[in-house]
Amino acid sequence: MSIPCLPANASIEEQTRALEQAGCLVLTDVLTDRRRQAVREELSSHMAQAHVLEADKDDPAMFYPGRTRRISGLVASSKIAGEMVLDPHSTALCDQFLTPNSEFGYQLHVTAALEVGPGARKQVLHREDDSFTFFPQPRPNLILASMWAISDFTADNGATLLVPGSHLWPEERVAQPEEVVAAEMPAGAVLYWLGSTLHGAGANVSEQWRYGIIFTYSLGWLRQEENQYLDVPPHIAKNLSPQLRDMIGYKMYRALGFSMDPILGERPD
Ligand SMILES: O=C(O)CCC(=O)C(=O)O
Repeated sequence: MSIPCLPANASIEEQTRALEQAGCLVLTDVLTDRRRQAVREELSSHMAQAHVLEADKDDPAMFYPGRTRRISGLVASSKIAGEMVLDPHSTALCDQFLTPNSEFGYQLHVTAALEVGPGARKQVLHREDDSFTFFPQPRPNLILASMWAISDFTADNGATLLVPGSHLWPEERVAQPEEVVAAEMPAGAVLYWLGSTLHGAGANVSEQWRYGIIFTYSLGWLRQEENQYLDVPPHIAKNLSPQLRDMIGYKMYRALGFSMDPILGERPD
């Protein structure tokens, strides 16, 4: 099975069908070159401080391969990243896949900028919803993930590897090499995948660094993978738009998440 690829203006019905069937989908031409450069610039000083483990210190048992650079907390570091979180292509797909399981809305789950450098090995295949073992695989839709191509993604430079169709597999089924597909896409495209789809960063056998930005979204009643309240503390959150503040979790889900802090909105029921 291949990874479906559609233009950004494809109908939401077509996008939904493709993502339902394959568990993954590439949308092209979502981010303009100008905004792509701008977000890269906004994150550059943070990225420059990220530790890169040299290949000879890499341990294949580690989840994050050596020769990669990774930062989180993007909403606190970049205005454009915050705008990308609320991109209508992503929220339309969240409405399709998450809202049915989360009547008071979904939330931002993880933000990360990820560079895969020359010599990086491939990452172990995993599922975004692996923390939620309470639900047996195949799990209901708990998470929608997106990877924004800031550079081109190629099979050689470490494009994300996906196993199309694996969102419907039982836990014990192991992906065979011929079932693993590199999500090759031009800069400005976005790869979406469901929480139960097997994936991982590819190996980089090229001379260039591969640069992607991940935003994942989860049902509003789940614990977020990235602690947004530490990564985007109240003194920063209070200056964000109400939509973005709500999305990172500064809002209640029924009785969940109350606080005496006035930054929190009204409870929804
Ligand atoms: O960098 C990638 O292509 C995927 C990264 C990923 O899945 C992760 O770090 O959990």
